[in-house]
Amino acid sequence: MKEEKYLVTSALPYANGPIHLGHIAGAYLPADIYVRYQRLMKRDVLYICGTDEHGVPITITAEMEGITPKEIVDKYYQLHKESFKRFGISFDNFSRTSYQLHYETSQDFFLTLYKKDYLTEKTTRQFYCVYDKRFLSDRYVEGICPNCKTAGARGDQCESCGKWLEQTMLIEPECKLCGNTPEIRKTKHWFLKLGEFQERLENWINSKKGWKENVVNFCNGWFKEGLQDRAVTRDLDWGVPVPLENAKGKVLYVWFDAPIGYISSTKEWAQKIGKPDLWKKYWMDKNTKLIHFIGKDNIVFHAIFFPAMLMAYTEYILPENVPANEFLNLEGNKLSTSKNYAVWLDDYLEKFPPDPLRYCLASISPETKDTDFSWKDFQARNNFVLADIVGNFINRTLTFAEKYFDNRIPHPENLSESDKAMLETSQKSFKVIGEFIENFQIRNGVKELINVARTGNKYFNDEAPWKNIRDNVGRCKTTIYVCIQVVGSLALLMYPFMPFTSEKIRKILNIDAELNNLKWGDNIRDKLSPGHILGKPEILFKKIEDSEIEPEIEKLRSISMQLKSKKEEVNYVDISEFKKIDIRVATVTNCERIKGAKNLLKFEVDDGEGKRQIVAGVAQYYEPDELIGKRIIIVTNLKPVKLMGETSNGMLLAATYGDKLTLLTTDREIDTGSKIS
Ligand code: B3M
Ligand code: ZN
Repeated sequence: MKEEKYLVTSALPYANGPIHLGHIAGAYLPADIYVRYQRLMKRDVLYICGTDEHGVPITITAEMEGITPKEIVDKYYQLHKESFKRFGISFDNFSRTSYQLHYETSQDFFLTLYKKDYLTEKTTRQFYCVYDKRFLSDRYVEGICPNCKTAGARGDQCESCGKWLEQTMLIEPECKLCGNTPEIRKTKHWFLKLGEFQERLENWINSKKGWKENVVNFCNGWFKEGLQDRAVTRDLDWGVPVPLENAKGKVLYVWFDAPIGYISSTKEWAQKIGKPDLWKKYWMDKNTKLIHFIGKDNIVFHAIFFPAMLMAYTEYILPENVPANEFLNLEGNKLSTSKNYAVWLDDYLEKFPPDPLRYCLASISPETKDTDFSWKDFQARNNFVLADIVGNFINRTLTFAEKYFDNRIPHPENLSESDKAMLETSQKSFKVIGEFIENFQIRNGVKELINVARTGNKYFNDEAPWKNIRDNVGRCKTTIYVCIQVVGSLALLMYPFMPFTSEKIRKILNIDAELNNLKWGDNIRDKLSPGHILGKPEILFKKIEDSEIEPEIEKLRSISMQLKSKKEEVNYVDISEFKKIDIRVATVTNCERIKGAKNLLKFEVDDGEGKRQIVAGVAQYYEPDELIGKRIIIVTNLKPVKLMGETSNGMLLAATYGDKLTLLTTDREIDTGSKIS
């Protein structure tokens, strides 16, 4: 049987802001624990990632910071690479989707699908901002989600209900750059015929073993709705240019090129090691298990969209698993990068070592539901588990050997039942923890690791070597011999979760710190034989004082208070401002639908000084005829805008609540043109 290979990826982080704990808990720490374990199993494993450098998230940030997208991605590529390295996220390659190699790979992908007729060209209606003179892709337009009625829905996907949106479905659309209502214009894009892959995708996903229920259910929800063709190009000037003659000003949709970033990063890795074709040994070999570690908001792209692209291309393998994690909350609230309500990884690393956070996040990993990180919990886990259980057991074992046995491993006498039980517990845990990791259950895995240390502490206390050193030296030697074996096993067991501490212990034990000759499940007694000289013991986990975490708690508390007060804050308008708005009573003299616009009506109104045309999105609430002759309330001095080719010179006022809407009118007769103040 050809050797199994593992190709592991973590979601490519957008290069438009720092990494925070939610990213780490979702897509990076679980993957790193998995690959470190696989490496210690001496399996062939490749861990691939890189920065996602295109798309509207990048260009909007650049515009908001007044710099170019290139400056944004250059800054955050370096920051991400550095932060991940300091936290021990052990990629084999961390690339960038702005590299030429990625452009070539993505354009090849597009052209291959185009030639295979999996892409269809369509002219679609898209929001266009007459003020910013540009089409509004994805996050450049926001509005009310037509599906769940949540405000702030983006043009491509609603973050609250996860639904993919056609941006023209948004209610009360608003240009993110200038706040005006955009108009709808025609534009040409290429669409992936996603529907053609539905049956194959459904059979593939529902045949997979070991996929998380939340992932399979999410996909089946999409299949139930029926997969629609999906635009794979955008009107943007930052991104991978569409490699077709008639595609000037068009780039690949970021979610088309970003997953291809896994492939181009693997290509770059192969080039760097001087074997440029080696990438095919992973991406085009059925013996490779491709595993995508992501957050739940990326499921559709990794379990449906990208696999459809891979199916269309045919030579590539499909994912073996997509173990999407849920979200991490912070001190009981949703994490929010835009509102700076986050714990940033590089800030954390300025104050604390990586392993306590690795341990904490593994212990609360959002594997099946959203979980919550709190600084108090982090402090408690570090102090009462890592320091008081793990560190305490290891330290008193090694300091005992240093003090009484000349810092050497003592020669044991015959092993008692309790000695054998202790050795068996630590040896058995390799299989137990290994299975948890292979099933993406790192919470259970790290819990089992702590149990081994807890059992070690109990064994030490029960055997009381501090007494036996006087009364029964032979017994004492055996106890310390056994404890040192357990410490050696802990160093290996700990490696996936807390690699930095694992290395420290291996150095103190004077065994293969580089892990070249150590394997997961090794019977460590072969390396830690009697007489073996040990290194200098050291405190492995420093206690964290209240004074160290109070400022962190206070920081988040004040941000959260600001956010709450902002919500309650009434944004007062000065009366002089209000008086600038000219609001009048008007009478509807004509009203009709607009061809091709399902929710717009064109009004002709008399405003007391003459006739004007107003376009309004009320076609789903009123029949045109029932409005003729009605008294309505209009704002007369708004800048005219064009909607569906019709000029709207003013705005009529309506009250809305959820999916209800009523036009405003007067409760008694009054002259047309009467001023409202
Ligand atoms: N850049 C991250 C996100 O949606 C996105 C992942 C791409 S993985 C190919 O937050
Ligand atoms: Zn605009």
